[in-house]
Amino acid sequence: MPSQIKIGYWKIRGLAQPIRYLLKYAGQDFENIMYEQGDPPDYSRESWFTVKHTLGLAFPNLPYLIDGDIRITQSNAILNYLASKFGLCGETDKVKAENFMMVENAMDFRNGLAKVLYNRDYSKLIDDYFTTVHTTLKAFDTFLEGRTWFAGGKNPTACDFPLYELLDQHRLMKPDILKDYKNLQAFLKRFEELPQIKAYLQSGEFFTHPVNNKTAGWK
Ligand SMILES: N[C@@H](CCC(=O)N[C@@H](CS)C(=O)NCC(=O)O)C(=O)O
Repeated sequence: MPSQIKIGYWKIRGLAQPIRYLLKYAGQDFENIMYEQGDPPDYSRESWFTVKHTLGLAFPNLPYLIDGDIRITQSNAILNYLASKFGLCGETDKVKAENFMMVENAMDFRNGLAKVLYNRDYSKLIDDYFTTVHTTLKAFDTFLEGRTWFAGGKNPTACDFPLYELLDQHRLMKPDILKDYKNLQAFLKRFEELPQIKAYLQSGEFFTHPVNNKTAGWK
């Protein structure tokens, strides 16, 4: 029987990967629908555009989630909806509040990186990015001091999934970038040791690349 939950996105990690981790962590089966962008020089998006307006989405975009009669877009809305469904928003009001804050901080972090990755001057901008990003990495590392998970609770909450993904992407781009951040390194290890995540990372379903789509400076 096909899974009730469907996630649609490009055939890359991108904005869908935190959602995929969350569903795996929750032990929820889902249909992972992936659209492939065409090769240069056209970089065709036809595989998606041909279905974009046929799915009953009020604001058609990628990623999208279909869960019965719930059909939504906006990656953070999807992440927060699923976190709420599976009890991953935090045990206390303080943890919940900090989780919501960190989901947004993760998105700001991602947008800063995406602006460079998808810029035609990527090769000129990336070194400067690797210098300035330390302000953000230091802030995340300091915030994690004395915490197991970013929102401060005993268990992962929604924000840990995009934060893991983004930190892992930085480490993939520049392997020593986290060398001065012991809390971030411990967090990555802890996340990867969650049994459901460990099984997913070792499965044929997980892919390391492509992280980004075909027009990006780093894929
Ligand atoms: N704010 C949206 C941004 C979504 C977005 O920009 N999606 C890109 C891929 S990362 C896309 O190609 N959307 C398909 C479209 O525009 O039709 C989100 O967080 O989901």
